[in-house]
Amino acid sequence: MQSTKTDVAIIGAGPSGLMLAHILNQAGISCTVLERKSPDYVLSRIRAGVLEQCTLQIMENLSLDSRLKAEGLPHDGVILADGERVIDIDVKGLTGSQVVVYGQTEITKDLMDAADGRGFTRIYEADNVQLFNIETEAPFVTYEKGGETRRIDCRFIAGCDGFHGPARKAMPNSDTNYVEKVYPFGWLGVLADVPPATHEVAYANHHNGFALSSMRSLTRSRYYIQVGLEEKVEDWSDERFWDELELRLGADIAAKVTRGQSIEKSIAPLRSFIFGSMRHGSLFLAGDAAHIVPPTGAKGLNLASSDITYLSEALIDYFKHRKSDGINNYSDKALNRVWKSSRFSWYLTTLMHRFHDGGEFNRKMQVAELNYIAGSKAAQTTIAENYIGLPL
Ligand code: RFL
Ligand code: PHB
Repeated sequence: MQSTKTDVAIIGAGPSGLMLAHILNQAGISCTVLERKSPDYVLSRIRAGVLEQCTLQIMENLSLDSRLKAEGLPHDGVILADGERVIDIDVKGLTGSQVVVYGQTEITKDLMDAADGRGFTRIYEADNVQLFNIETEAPFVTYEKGGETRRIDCRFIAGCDGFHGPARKAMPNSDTNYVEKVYPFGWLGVLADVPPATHEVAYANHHNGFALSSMRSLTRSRYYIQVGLEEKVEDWSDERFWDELELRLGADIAAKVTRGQSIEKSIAPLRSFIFGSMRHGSLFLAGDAAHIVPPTGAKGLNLASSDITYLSEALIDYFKHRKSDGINNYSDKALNRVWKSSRFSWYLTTLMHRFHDGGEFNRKMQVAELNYIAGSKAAQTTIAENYIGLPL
């Protein structure tokens, strides 16, 4: 069996895996990234759009932020709407900070484009990745490529392989050691090359359900509406989508919607999932491999970034300064922030979606909460400081 050696074997070449590889490589720690899919497939996934400071900071530290600085759209505010009214939250005024709208696809592309020049190994279309000896200080992974099985020996394995990857499943009690909340609905997302309706990201609560107005650029819009889990993309013609979106966004925002042909349309179910531990022996988990948040609040990618910040600092301390405190504290430190972001995502999901089993009381509570937010600087500050991302 062909065999190689590296300091850290990283499973998954999504944003978590590539950010970690770049940071370790910059610090002189060797790593190899194993990815199940092809580069084109990885780049075809349309996902996150709103970046917090911790994500921006990673790209800046890696000197990979030139396109992000040129093309990213800084946002000073966020909008909550409920059909009758539009609440503009002045995020910058309340916190002094901003978020930047720049697609996850673009972040991944920037990380991929720079990888070859920086000298770490990436292996795409690596099948059947398996983890061994994670309880020891000499773990290894095997994978299949071109009909051959290959082996990578390492000191640590980083599981950056998303929700369905093998890393979390290699942890003890992986099928019981988690907390989960599954929402009884999903988001139908549409990408279209039309100017966005709102300058800021707008979350709307309508009697028919939630709607979101977002964007990727000044000429590309990203919209979502809440749909039942039984709904199928094929049942949503562009026209039906635009009609429903405009209704839910309310007359003020709807008047600014430009319709156009969809270039992507998909349904994603909403759930919260937090695994009990982000480390076992020589295996660390980061990003969606360890936790999922519902997309309301845009925390998923940003949590991946905070995990990678903590994990890379811990690994650099271990390899460069022979200190183990960071790796020993990684799981607790990362989970502390994960739970706080999960709380905000749950809060915003609960506030802005239609719950069919919620009854009149729940609906009245949503309206009362929105009334409170509309009139309270304290409430708006709470939302703003969570929206820009809690400190690391
Ligand atoms: P990823 O991106 O899933 O990458 C994991 C990688 O691992 C690979 N993999 C394997 N590789 C080798 N062997 C195996 N057996 C493997 N199994 C899997 C996969 O192919 C993949 O390349 O996880 P990562 O890197 O942790 O990044 C997490 C983010 O992708 C995710 O949290 C966000 O996209 C969530 N999210 C959002 N986050 C935000 O911060 N802001 C947003 O505005 C936002 N909007 C969203 C979102 C996610 C959405 N969906 C569809 C889930 C909007 C949506 C609709
Ligand atoms: C997006 O632009 O895709 C987006 C924005 C805000 C969210 C989720 C997704 O909360």
